Parts: sequence; C-alpha cells; structure tokens
Amino acid sequence: MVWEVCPVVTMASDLLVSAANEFQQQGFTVARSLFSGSETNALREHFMELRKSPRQDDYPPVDSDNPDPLRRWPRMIHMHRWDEVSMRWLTDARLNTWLTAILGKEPFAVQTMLYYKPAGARGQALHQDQFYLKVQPGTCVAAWMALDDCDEENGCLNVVPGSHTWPVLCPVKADSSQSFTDVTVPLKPGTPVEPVVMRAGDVLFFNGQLVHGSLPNVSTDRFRRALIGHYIVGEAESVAPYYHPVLRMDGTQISLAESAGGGPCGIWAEDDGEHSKFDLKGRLEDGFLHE
Ligand SMILES: O=C(O)CCC(=O)C(=O)O
Repeated sequence: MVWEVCPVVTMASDLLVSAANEFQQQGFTVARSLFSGSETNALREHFMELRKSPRQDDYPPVDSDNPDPLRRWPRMIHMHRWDEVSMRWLTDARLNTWLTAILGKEPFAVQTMLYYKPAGARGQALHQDQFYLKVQPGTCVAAWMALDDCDEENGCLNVVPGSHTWPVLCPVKADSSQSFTDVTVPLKPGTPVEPVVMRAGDVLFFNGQLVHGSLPNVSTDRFRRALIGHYIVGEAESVAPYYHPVLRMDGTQISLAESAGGGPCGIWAEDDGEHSKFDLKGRLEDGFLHE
C-alpha cells in the first residue's frame, strides 16, 4: 500500500488555529485533502478487498442475496483490532496533529468503522455519538474521512451546526425506511441541518455531541465509502465497555475505567423497523443498554 511521508511539520499553524476556532464555534471542521489521492485510492481498494470475506463480527452478517444493499455491504467496526492498515490510519500523525490542535490535548483512540453505503442504501438517522460512547469527563470526537466524493445524492454526512453545545438528548423513534438505525434525536421544527459536501481524501472532525447523520444514497451507481475513527478527549477517565481497549496515539494501551451502558453507534433495524434475532443476541452479548 502507498503511504506517504506525512507532512505534519509543514502544516500551517494558522490553518490549525482557524480550524480549532471553527470546531469550537460550530462543533465541526473539515481538513481538505488531508490524505492524497493515491493514499485514498489505496485505502478504498484495501477495504473493498477486506469486505470480500465475511467476518464473524459483522453486524449484521453479510447476506449477498439480500435485496437490502446494506445487508450485502454492512459496515465494519473495530477493524484496527485485527487490521494493520486500519491501526496505522487511526493513529496517523496528521489526524493526531488536527485532533490535538482542535482539542488542545492529544486524545485517545477507541474505534474504527468503515461505511460502504452503496447506491440505494439507507442512511443513519441524526444522532449524537456521545450517547453511545459515554465518555466521562468530556466527550468523544470523530474523524470522518471521505473515501469517495460525497454530496447529497450519495448521502453525505449532515450536521446541525452548533448542536455540540447541547446536552445528550433522549432519542425517539426514527424512520427505518430511511435509516438503518431506528432511533434519532428530537429536533425543534426549523432547526437547520446542513450537508457537508466533501472530496475523497478530506476529513471531517466533529464533536461527540454534534447532532449528525445521513440520508439514503439515492444515486444509481455511486458508493459513498467513509473511514471513521473515534477518539476521546485526553482528560477522559472512563468510556463505555464496547470501546475498550483504549489506545494512546502511539498505539499502546491505557487503562481507563468503564462507563455504565453505551454500545455500538446505532443498532441495526430492518427497513420495516423490526430487530431481527441476531440483533437481540448481539445486544445481550455486548451488554448494550439504551439509556
Ligand atoms: O456515515 C454515516 O452515514 C453516518 C456515520 C456516523 O453517524 C458516525 O460516524 O457516527
């Protein structure tokens, strides 16, 4: 795989200062072209190759005959625990530089995810990641890297600017014909929800309390692949059990306490809203609690 020498030392500090300001005010900021075209292509190919082999921890399991595109292309979670490329990306020095600049302190790394989101796939209803990670004190932060150009047609990420200042909201039922998860946050009518249009190689950083999600991919032939890292602030003392082991940005483990509850970011629901048997089993095995 092509992996370029990271240009950390040349990263302009005024760019990072204005990114940190934007992150503080809006709850998110985008690092444009943080990864080169060749790195992004290599990552895309790598994860397409990985998806060819079903894994025991696929959630839901791959079903190549299923009419639901997401059953043919389910997301992958925690790949860094068994895939070296994912681990290198999660702890990449450029991500660390940006995260440290916007948070003021080096974070800890806790999760990788790969969303394939092929044409016709449902999105993920608006939510707050901190609802699932339960970081104390502080919150989590996501680095969401576009592996394809993404826009409203193929279901780019949508955000509610400024919502990172809100508390974690109690979820309500979502429309599972549009979302593969069946809970969402209640928004006041008229709350602005903005699409974040990105090019492949861009990385969106967003606060764990920022309300975000995505609509279905309504294109006929475009994937909307995204590689996602989740981090927790360097002051954190505990995080939900699902996110252990917690890693320093050099890849070594650090022992933090377990927050009560939490679980994977979003529980799978069929498009008629039903939870199938493997979801219930998975919930029990993960010790997942909704509240
Ligand atoms: O990529 C998406 O469509 C949703 C991802 C998301 O909500 C997340 O990373 O928390």
